[in-house]
Amino acid sequence: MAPPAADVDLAPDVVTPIPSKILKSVSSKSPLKYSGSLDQYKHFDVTNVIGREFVDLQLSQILNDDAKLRDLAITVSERGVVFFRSQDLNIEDQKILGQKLGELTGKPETSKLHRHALSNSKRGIAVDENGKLDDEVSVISSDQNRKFYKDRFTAGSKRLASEGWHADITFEHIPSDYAILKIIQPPNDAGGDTLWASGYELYDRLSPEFQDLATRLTATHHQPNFVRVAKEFGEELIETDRGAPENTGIDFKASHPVVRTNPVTGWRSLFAAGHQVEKGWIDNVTEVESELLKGHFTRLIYENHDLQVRFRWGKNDLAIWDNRSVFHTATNDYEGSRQGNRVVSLGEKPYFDPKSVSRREALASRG
Ligand SMILES: O=C(O)CCC(=O)C(=O)O
Ligand SMILES: [Fe+2]
Repeated sequence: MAPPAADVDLAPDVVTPIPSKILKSVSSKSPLKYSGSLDQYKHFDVTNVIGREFVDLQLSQILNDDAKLRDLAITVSERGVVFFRSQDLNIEDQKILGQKLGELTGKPETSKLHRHALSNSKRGIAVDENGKLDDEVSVISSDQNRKFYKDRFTAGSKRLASEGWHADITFEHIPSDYAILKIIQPPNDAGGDTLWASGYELYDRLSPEFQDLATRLTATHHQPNFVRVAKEFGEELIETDRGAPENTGIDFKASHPVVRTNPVTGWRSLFAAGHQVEKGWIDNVTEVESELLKGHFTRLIYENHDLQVRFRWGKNDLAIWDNRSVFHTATNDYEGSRQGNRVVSLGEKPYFDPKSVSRREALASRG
């Protein structure tokens, strides 16, 4: 919950240029081209901006086909989130898929599957019917969330549901490229939907002047909840090598460009929005300016339902999303128990490539 004043030198009153270390890491990679190998499977776009559903494809059937997996990764990066119904993919194969999507689209060799500091094997929740515990799987458990985060995860809460919007683990120095969530137990009452929002479209909704400003800024993402939960409940955190050597330590703070280029599509995405910048700040601006920009960026998510997609889960339905370019939020409107397995893979260090284009520009030039 650190406000900017607590952690940031507020001396400069003007926006400073993007630090050279960010520009230095830019390689101006060419976007990857979809080869068409998934066209044979029945699918539809859920909205124009975001989301695609494959109607009857079993991911287990294409797990050994690298050309199809590469096309799948490109599809996820373009559409933001892709849905699959009633999957038979087991947890080991879900992990293989998570790692392959990034490897086949050029992620660094040191980026593996994320080991979540808190949602890991130490919580003792099995990831399969044989009682397997696994640090590379975050069990998404309504029972655990209700214990650790109380009224944020309780039906009938009076809190704003919009508080939940986030991209996964952006407090890590090497954050995620892809995440795969399979809901193995939907609640027995209605509810528990998940929503995703397009970061590409958020960027496209800024005026050219605001786009220009945003591309010159960085923001510090911060997640203070894990340390609080660990203290309050006597839980142990994973403190080192959470899937990449850079993801070490328990300050859970990382500075990233406010506008990030997705290396797979080459498109610009607004990255500094949602829960983890709510507790963080825009770097090198005044506290008032930071609050103003964060508030504006996050409001663009929840006041624009036409850049969102909402998914109602059935048992064993699965979603894959690109954490570089979408935000998402759970809906905590159910009384029953809900559980899923999430694999989060790590991608590249976030960068902004000045040569990259916006999604709207890219699609317009495709004709
Ligand atoms: O429970 C959900 O619907 C989503 C939880 C979540 O944020 C995640 O799996 O990353
Ligand atoms: Fe998440």
